[in-house]
Amino acid sequence: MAKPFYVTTPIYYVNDAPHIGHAYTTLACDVLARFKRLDGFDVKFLTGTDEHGQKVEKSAQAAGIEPQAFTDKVSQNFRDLADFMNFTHDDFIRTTEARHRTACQDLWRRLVDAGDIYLGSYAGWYAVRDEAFYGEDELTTGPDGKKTAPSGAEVEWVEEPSYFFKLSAWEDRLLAFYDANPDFIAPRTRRNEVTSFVKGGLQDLSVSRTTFNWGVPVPGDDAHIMYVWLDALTNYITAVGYPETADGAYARYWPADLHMVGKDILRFHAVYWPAFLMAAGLAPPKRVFAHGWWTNEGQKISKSLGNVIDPIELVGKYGLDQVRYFLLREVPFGNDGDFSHRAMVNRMNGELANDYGNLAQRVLSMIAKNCDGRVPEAGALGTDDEALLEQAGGLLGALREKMDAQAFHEALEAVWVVIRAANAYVDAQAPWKLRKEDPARMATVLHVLAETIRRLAVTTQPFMPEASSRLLDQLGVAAEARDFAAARPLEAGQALPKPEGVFPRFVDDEDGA
Ligand code: ME8
Repeated sequence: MAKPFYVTTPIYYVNDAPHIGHAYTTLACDVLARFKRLDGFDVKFLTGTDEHGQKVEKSAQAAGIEPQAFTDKVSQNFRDLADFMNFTHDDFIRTTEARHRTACQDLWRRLVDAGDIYLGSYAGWYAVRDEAFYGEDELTTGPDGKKTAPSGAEVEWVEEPSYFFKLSAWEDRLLAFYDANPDFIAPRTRRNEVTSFVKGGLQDLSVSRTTFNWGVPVPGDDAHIMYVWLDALTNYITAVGYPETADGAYARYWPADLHMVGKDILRFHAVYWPAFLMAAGLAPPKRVFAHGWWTNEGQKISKSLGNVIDPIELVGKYGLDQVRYFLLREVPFGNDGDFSHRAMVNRMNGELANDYGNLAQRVLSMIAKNCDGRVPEAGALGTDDEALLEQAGGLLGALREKMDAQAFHEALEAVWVVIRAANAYVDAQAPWKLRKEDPARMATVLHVLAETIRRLAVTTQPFMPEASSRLLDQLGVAAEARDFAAARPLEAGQALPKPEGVFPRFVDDEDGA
């Protein structure tokens, strides 16, 4: 039976339209999910929407719609974006679904039974934008006297009866858990941040609210609804059938292999979530990866600055596979990155159109013209031929390692090392010169190149599914020979369709790029 692999995105607040940040997180998971499927894993890839809480309730009020109708509408925009981006999630969860309410209430009961929840009252600061509680010492006071959280979100004073989770009791057990699982938090710098936060001392966490009611009712006390983060985090187990834990999906997929999140929400995933789970007697996830944030032409992205990047517009301008490639190639995954038109066009024209596209186009048109449109026959191979094939053959092994580390930029760099080597081989072998002098040698060179491109296209499928599939079509590779285990070398004599370019250049009127 195939090995399970469970990967999740954060569930997105339905207070707003989806933007590039949402597309980015889900893209990273999609590429990983596709890679693992091609590599024979039984993948479960989850995304969805976070629909409760004060922030969503306020947005619904502002729109003059009931919260349920509002979330139905906005959640659909996230689904549409996922389809538009060619994402291959297996489930799309909404926290307003009945299955989720059942899971949340069950988890709550387990926490109560474990003695980790008590009734008290909360008096302190709350940021609706972050749906987070803050201590006085974390806040900054502006010239107007307004207090803000480290995220820049405005805070308000809240006083209400509240249930608390005994987070303070989990400090040592969390630190022991991080120690025993050195790969639990990635990248490493983030791991250090989290451990120092926990070492700094944890306070009990308010886990219910009473001043509004858009949420999951606390079992046995209808005056309270669950804190939206406890509700939201639970989605990861709802989707694998929790509270049923004995067999089925939970037993198969939990603990999740990876929660992918932005750096802004690491604390919730790496501190609160494992503490809730351990308290409930459930296993914590295996890994949480916190990626960086995008800026737009050097500026922080914000609605008030009016520079929010709409992924649909971006794709309309540059193309889907181009955007998918750029986002994962431009910055080391985990670091912050800047989106700029110039950088996008450079990658698109330099790496996709020139390096990869030209390689395929040159080789496939030479085959169409000089080899009767069929995969040419290879004669005896020389050292250069073998060296290139070996390099292309080693790619998959290298990629497995990079993907398991979520080093997408390094995975793509490894692919480009082979693309550059193949281009250098074309120039050195000059097959066009061999056409008259030595047609058999020309056939060998073109065979080696076509085989190299096949291997490249198989490995670029997770990143650029559309373009890679068109390349594989042009190489006559059958649909069932595209996953890693079934991939097999090209067969001489196989008829090929007419070649066509798959990576167009971006022609820029503004600056003549
Ligand atoms: O936090 N660059 O939802 P959310 C990169 N509902 N990624 C960005 C980004 C940017 N400029 N802006 C946002 C929530 N993101 C909660 C999650 S999970 C149980 C609950 C991404 O709609 C990044 O992944 O605010 C961040 O973590 C996510 O959007 C936050 O989405």
